[in-house]
Amino acid sequence: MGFFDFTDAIVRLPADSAVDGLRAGNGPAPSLDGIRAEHDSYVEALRRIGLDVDILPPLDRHPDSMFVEDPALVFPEGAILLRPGAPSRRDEAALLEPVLRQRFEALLALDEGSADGGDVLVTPARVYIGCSNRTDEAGARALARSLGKIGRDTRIVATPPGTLHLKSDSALLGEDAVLATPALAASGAFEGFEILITPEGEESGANLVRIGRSVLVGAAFRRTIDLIAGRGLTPVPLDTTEIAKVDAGLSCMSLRW
Ligand code: CIR
Repeated sequence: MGFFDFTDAIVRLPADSAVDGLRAGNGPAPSLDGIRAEHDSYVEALRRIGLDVDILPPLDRHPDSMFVEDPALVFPEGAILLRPGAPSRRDEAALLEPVLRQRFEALLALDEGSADGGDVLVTPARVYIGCSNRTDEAGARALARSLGKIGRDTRIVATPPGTLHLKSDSALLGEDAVLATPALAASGAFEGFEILITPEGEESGANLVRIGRSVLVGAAFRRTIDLIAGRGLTPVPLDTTEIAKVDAGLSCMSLRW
């Protein structure tokens, strides 16, 4: 299997409370129907690409729980339960535990600090952990130790101020090619990589997901879509208008392995 080949994914249906998900700004609230439609299209896209998608039930007491990428990390060799940095999201990890225990032989858990999966960018050589408002240094170091136990090398990097997560600003497009916003690219975090900069005005398009030769990308980011196609990959444009209102993008809606 190649680095971008995944066979399985876990998603969680949006709860009615998803419209009350955390958001940094004072923009308009998303519409529930819109969030549901975007989630449905996302699941359909994963299935069309060939993934076996497990759909977990909605959790109304946890408005952000549809963003399953943040409370856990999954690899073919095992899973790690994280400690989400937002207090309202901390319990989401425990709610995923039985689900992951059923599917993974090795299940580790972060024992210190806080760390969100959105701050973790996995590359073939190493796993990048971004320190942010959600992932603190203690959490980043604890995560590096857990990753070491499953044989993964790590590097802890800084996330630009004002950015929610490392992967709000970056994604892996090739085994050694990163798409990054100008702010993250300038931080030097990805030394040694080919760095592709997000087209001006399309910074939020950095949060994309490559699976095989397909790339899930926000439909609004036309020049990013062209950039993907220009590299011989197949863009799969998906509407992200409503989830963006709760600061979310495409990577956070699934766990993939
Ligand atoms: C939050 O602020 O936690 C959610 N409203 C959005 C989480 C997005 N997660 C991600 O990009 N990994």
